[in-house]
Parts: sequence; C-alpha cells; structure tokens
Amino acid sequence: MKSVLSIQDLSCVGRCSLTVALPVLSAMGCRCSVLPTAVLSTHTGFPNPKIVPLTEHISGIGDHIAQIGASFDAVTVGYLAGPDQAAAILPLLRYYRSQGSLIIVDPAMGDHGRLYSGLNGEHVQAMTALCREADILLPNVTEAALLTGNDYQEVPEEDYLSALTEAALQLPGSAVVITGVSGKDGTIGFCGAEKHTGPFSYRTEVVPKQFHGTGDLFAAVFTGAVLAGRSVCQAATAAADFVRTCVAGTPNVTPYGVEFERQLPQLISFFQD
Ligand code: PXL
Repeated sequence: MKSVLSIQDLSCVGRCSLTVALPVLSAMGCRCSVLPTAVLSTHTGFPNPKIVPLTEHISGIGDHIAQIGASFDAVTVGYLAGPDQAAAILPLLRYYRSQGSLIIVDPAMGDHGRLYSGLNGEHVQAMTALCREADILLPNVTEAALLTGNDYQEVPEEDYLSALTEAALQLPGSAVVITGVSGKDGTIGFCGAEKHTGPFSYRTEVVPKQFHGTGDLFAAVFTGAVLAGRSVCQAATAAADFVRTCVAGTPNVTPYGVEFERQLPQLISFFQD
C-alpha cells in the first residue's frame, strides 16, 4: 500500500487541509499519516478563528516519525500558519527527500491576488525556501505570482502563464502545476510543465461558485493519482475533474466547503494494494 505524510493544519470546522486529505487519500488506497502544524477552530475564512500553532512541537514530532523508521512514498505540504512553521518542517522535508519520498508542495498562501488573512511577505519568503525542496509544486495563480515575484492577473494571458510556469520551473523541482486558471471563455483549469516532457494545460467549463479548500482537495486527489502511477498531467486532470464534480454537487456556497463526501466512491478506481 502506498503511504503519504500530509503536513498541514487541522481546521476543526470547515473542510480544508487535513480534513480533506485524510478521507481522500484513504479512499484512494493510501495509508495517510499526518503532521498537524496547527489546530484552528475553523479555517481563516470564518471570522476570528482560534489558532493554536504547534510550531515548537513540529521538529519533535518529525524526529520521532523519522526515528521509528516510518517511510513514505510521498510527503505533502499545504497551508502553514506562519513563516516559522515553514522553517520548522524544512529539515524533515530534506530528510524524506534523501530517503526517496516524492515531495509535493502546495504553497497555500492566498487567492485572487491576495494573501490569506494573517500571512505576510515573510511567509512568502519562507514558503519559497520550502518550495526549493519540492519535486512537484501546486500553486494557484496568486501563489505562482508570489513565488516568482510577478504581478497577479485574474484572467491570465497565455504569455503570462508561460512566463509563470517557466519561472516556477527555475526552482529545483521537476514539475509545476498552476491551478485555478480562469479563461476569458468561461473556462477554468490548470497549466504547467514537467522539466523532462514539457508544457501541458487543461480547461473545463467553469462552475461559478467559490469555496475554501478546493486547492487542498485538488492536491489530495493529485497526490493519490500520482502514487497510483498517473503522469503529472493525468493526475492534475483527474484532480481538476473531481474538484469540478464536487463544486457542481454542492448546492449552497458556504464556508463549510464542498460536499466531496458523496463523490468519494469515484476515487476507489485509483485504489491499489
Ligand atoms: O484551503 C487553504 C487553507 C487551509 N487551511 C487554513 C486556511 C486555508 C485558506 O484560507 O485558512 C487554516
């Protein structure tokens, strides 16, 4: 059975981060271990969440996980509550990279041209350092712009996307997938490139509803699909289609996020022993 270590926050209410990664990766047949970097009463899309950072515990938890010899086919990183958290997980990422784990980083920092509430420029720098340890990067357009020092375009031009992809590929990783790319023609999709196979892109008709946590859902399905042997582009396509189905199947836009639960049986097709 494939195994994943998912490093991100645990938001008690509001589907995102670990409450998405665990069920999705389990449905896809992966043993999913977690390193919660913070506990939040809700994600930051609800007003005034209680945030309990676990920053000073990250290295102790990571050391013990490594010490018992736990191995992972993939180690994934998502939302972190501050720059010191990014610094705290760096040694663990380097260790698992040296052990041959595939490192997938979704530098979850913002959307629609703005940083998430409570994050700042220092966070962007720390996340950029973390992205240098990744094999595969999964930024949205906002995050790709922040990582590469470019301006943000809400409806990005083709040249702009090529420049963002090219700039993100200058980081040491082997592939980048830029998610949530809106087109003028009522489409949404992703674009990206693998260093050894070149660029790719995918568009599908947009379902005009915005939710928290869809990037986390994309990252979880993507990870499971890559571990099931799909190429980066195939895995991203499966993830984009799954997110679209979940968004379309959620009648009301609320901060509780998308109703992915009833779609989980679709993911069983990736299940491998
Ligand atoms: O979905 C990204 C995310 C994850 N975790 C927390 C968040 C957000 C986005 O706002 O607040 C706590």
